[in-house]
Amino acid sequence: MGSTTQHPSLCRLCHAACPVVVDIEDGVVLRVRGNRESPAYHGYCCSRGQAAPEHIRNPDRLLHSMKRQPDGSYRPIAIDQAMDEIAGRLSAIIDEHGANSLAAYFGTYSAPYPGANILGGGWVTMLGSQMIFSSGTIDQPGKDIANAMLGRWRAGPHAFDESDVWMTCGGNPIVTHVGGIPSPNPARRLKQQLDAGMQLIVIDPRRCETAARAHIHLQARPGEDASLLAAMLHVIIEEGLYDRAFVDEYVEGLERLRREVEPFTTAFAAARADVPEPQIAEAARVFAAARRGLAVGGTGANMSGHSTLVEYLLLCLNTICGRFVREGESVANPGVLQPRAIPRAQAVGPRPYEKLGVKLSARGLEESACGLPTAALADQILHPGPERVRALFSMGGNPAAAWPDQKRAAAALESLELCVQVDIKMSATAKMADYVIAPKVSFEVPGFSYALESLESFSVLWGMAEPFGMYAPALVDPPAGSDLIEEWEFFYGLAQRMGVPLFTARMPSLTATDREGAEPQAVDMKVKPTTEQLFELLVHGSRISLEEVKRHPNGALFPESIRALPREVAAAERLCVGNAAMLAELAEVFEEAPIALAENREYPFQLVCRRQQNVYNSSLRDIEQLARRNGNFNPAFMQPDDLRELALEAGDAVEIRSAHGSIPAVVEPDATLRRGLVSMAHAFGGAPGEKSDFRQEGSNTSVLVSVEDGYDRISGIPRMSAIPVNVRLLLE
Ligand SMILES: Nc1nc2c(c(=O)[nH]1)N[C@H]1C(S)=C(S)[C@@H](COP(=O)(O)OP(=O)(O)OC[C@H]3O[C@@H](n4cnc5c(=O)[nH]c(N)nc54)[C@H](O)[C@@H]3O)O[C@H]1N2
Ligand SMILES: Nc1nc2c(c(=O)[nH]1)N[C@H]1C(S)=C(S)[C@@H](COP(=O)(O)OP(=O)(O)OC[C@H]3O[C@@H](n4cnc5c(=O)[nH]c(N)nc54)[C@H](O)[C@@H]3O)O[C@H]1N2
Ligand code: SF4
Ligand SMILES: [Mo]
Repeated sequence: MGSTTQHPSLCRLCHAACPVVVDIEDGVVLRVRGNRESPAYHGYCCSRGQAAPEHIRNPDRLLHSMKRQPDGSYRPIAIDQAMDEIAGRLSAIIDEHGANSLAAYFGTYSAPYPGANILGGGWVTMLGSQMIFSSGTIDQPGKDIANAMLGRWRAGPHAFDESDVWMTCGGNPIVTHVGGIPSPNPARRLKQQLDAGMQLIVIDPRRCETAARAHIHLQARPGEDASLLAAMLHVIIEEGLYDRAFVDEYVEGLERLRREVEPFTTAFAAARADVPEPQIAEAARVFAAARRGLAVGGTGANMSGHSTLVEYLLLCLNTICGRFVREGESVANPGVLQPRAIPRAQAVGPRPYEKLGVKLSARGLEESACGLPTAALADQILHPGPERVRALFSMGGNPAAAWPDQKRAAAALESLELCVQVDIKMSATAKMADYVIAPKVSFEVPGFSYALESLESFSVLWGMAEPFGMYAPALVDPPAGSDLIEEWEFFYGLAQRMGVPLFTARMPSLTATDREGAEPQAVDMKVKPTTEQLFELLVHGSRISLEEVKRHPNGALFPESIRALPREVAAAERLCVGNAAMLAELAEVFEEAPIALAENREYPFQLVCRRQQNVYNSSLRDIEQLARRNGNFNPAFMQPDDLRELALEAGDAVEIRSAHGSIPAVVEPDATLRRGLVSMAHAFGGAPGEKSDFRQEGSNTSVLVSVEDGYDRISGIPRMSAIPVNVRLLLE
């Protein structure tokens, strides 16, 4: 027996990238815990991070890539052989059908391994295909589009740690680590701010962990956020509570906004959302009276219909209240492995947000400011025309479990000529793929904090609050006898075989602070770089060099006071709160029937989304240490009075049916819910068509989702929360 050694590293189990200490003995990871020596995170490490040893040593982990055999079984294939075959098959498809017959989909686990999506996306582009999709467009796609419609403040919005009010609409950041409260140790940060006097407002049909700490919790009917936010805007404008000086100088469209929110009285919104009328006015006044702070949407706000509109109204609230860094104020995070911020107290006006590229075959959907609509990718694969997608590369995502309308997703995956899934296990999608590429994970590869920092370009609010930077070398070898590859090496290998060069290009920041530019860097296609060398290319132009960051094994803060510059003399662009398409949609909201009508007897309940602490979408269910704590399936949580009325008891099996499909589930009481709801996490259950025990593996809520129901006209995200359903006892 060797002795145990301790090593600082970074957790790779979610985008929060918590600094951890890893105990290693004889090359085996024994224990993972938070690193108290690291600033910013204060020793935080969640239950999932602590289970990382089991994740790495999971008996179901793939140690070799797999190839489907003609009889449907899978056999290991050497990675070089797999790359040769895949490059050959893909070249033939592209030669015959054109480059857009190849699509790539980047899911959740492309984020912790930063080379993956940059080289993967670059490889697809260099082959001439425009078909790049991500899980972002079935998550919170309204953000990027609304930002493009409104415009951008070049010094960025207020930071959480400096705010005296915060509003969360349809998110639970202290459990999910996204949605405004900075990802490092969000519960502690929230407590700190609340202790300092910050007011918290939460809109959520469930008294979720974040709502439980709120001063004002609007426990609204799901799907009514647009009405509620419009009523708040109405109060703020009517009572003159907005920042007049800011609006006069930097904002246009207030009069149009005022006119359209006028019918949304607090009485109207109270009836629609079923919350006490005075609470709406109070929320509006508390939000507007504060000096600093933002309103932020989560998945609940983006999945219940009107995703772009809801995000736009949230931005309108922030904008008319002037919640931006002003001249002379310093930005919270000047960037570490990002280029240096060059904030300027100045608006950039709206930019084009729709019809930006490829047209897809379904529902008139096209590329927009949020990218290509993933909700329409299955249709594009099933499409009979020449623009059909025939080859799909899915990286760190699980289309068969997570795409809306599981049946359609499965039919699409089945009809592909080539399906390549990069995955650590035989996931639902892997079981439908021609090749499953097995990657190295976690402490087997170097990591750095760039991944979290770069999420700023998806939404500033997911980013780091402080200038924290850290690099961690690989600590252990992959298991003996394995044949594994890093994700970026896979795309590099294919690019080499197909004769295309690769570059590392930084995503331009569309929603946050301006930064210094950085030229795309060419990757050496003759001599393969090491991962460290690739990291160097990725962070080219960073404010702090990677070399400097490496000098601090526990990570460090790299502060620099950077103050917002005055606006340029001739600058006249304004933020737009009067977007015509959005205000027209708002008028439709006023007219439309509420999604939850008491007289809706066929589907009297609404299914709402939620996330469970010990899993990550479809991942980590097979980690015993986590399953022991709160099970490994997804209960159908319901309000105890609803259960009583239906004569159901905890543990009863039920059938949940929407107009689109039905699933079995196990009910569990949850007193934090408002009545009339079924609250369930997504991406559970077995592979499509596979017999699985829902009491063990849970059920897949995407079966209940129709891609045609209540979809957003621009992003294509369908109704994935607030879905009308009924619940009946299942006779097993
Ligand atoms: N532990 C854990 N953390 C995760 C994940 C996980 O699976 N587990 N997944 C990660 C991913 S991919 C993402 S995108 C983020 C998501 O992060 P969040 O957006 O914070 O996700 P949820 O916890 O599902 O919070 C959504 C909330 O919206 C509420 N809601 C549902 N419908 C409506 C509605 O119509 N209106 C309003 N106002 N609220 C509504 C739900 O009750 C729920 O509390 O979490 C990430 N973090
Ligand atoms: N009905 C419904 N549908 C939803 C949602 C909802 O709330 N309701 N939420 C939506 C949201 S917010 C999102 S983000 C999407 C998620 O969509 P996806 O990202 O497509 O789904 P995940 O389940 O997160 O898939 C992660 C995959 O990565 C694999 N994996 C795990 N670790 C690694 C690793 O280290 N490397 C690699 N290469 N792979 C790894 C896992 O085995 C799994 O197959 O689902 C969306 N779909
Ligand atoms: S929050 Fe995410 S990064 Fe941090 S320990 Fe948990 S799983 Fe790991
Ligand atoms: Mo997500």
